[in-house]
Amino acid sequence: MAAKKPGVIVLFDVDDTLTAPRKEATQEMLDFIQKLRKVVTIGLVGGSDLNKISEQLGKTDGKSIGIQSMKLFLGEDKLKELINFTLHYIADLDIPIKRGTFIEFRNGMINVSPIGRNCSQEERDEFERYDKVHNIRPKMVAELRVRFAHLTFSIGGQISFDVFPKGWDKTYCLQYLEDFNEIHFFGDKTYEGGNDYEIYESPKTIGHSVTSPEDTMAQCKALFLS
Ligand code: M1P
Repeated sequence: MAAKKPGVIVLFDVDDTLTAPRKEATQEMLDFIQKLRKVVTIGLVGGSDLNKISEQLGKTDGKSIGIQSMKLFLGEDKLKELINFTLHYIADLDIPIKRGTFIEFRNGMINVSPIGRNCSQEERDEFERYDKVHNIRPKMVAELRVRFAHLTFSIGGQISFDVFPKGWDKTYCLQYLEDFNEIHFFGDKTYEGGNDYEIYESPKTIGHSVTSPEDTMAQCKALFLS
């Protein structure tokens, strides 16, 4: 086993990079992460909250970086304008099924789901397929971007998109990583509009685009473990 490389950190997106969307990591992935962290420092840059990430990957033993709330950033009036517009849009949307929780408040972001977050796994998979054909989320996000130009709208997972102030994308964490002189980032949504795009393109990182957790392991093995 190679000695630990000082100054190198490897950051990972979670869904579709380390795990299947919203699923727990496989034992193979957990073993792989343990091996990798003997060689480099590891960080997770997830779009969802720490509780959900812990369910998928087990308890992390590092530092967690949170950011201020959207309510403080926008103020009640602008927040209400965003919520009203979003709920009207969803109400007028003709999609096969709708469930509950169309808007979820998180630390530093709002998550919007046209089908509703409490759909079942099967309904979630079906919505993702439907969205790929009918572009429900891209069309909605395009309209929201025009109306709320001060916000970023980012499609990261299967059924929803995240909304946050400009600059609060995944590059936000880089300001805390000044001790590292080589920062790698692995993610699957690295195309423009995906929630890995900004950090993948950042001049401060070496970006790696992956297609699945298996691809992540293969690329990392070649880079850091061979
Ligand atoms: O990590 C990617 C995304 O994962 C979830 O998306 P969805 O529920 O649509 O599959 C959400 O937690 C989302 O915030 C996050 O960006």
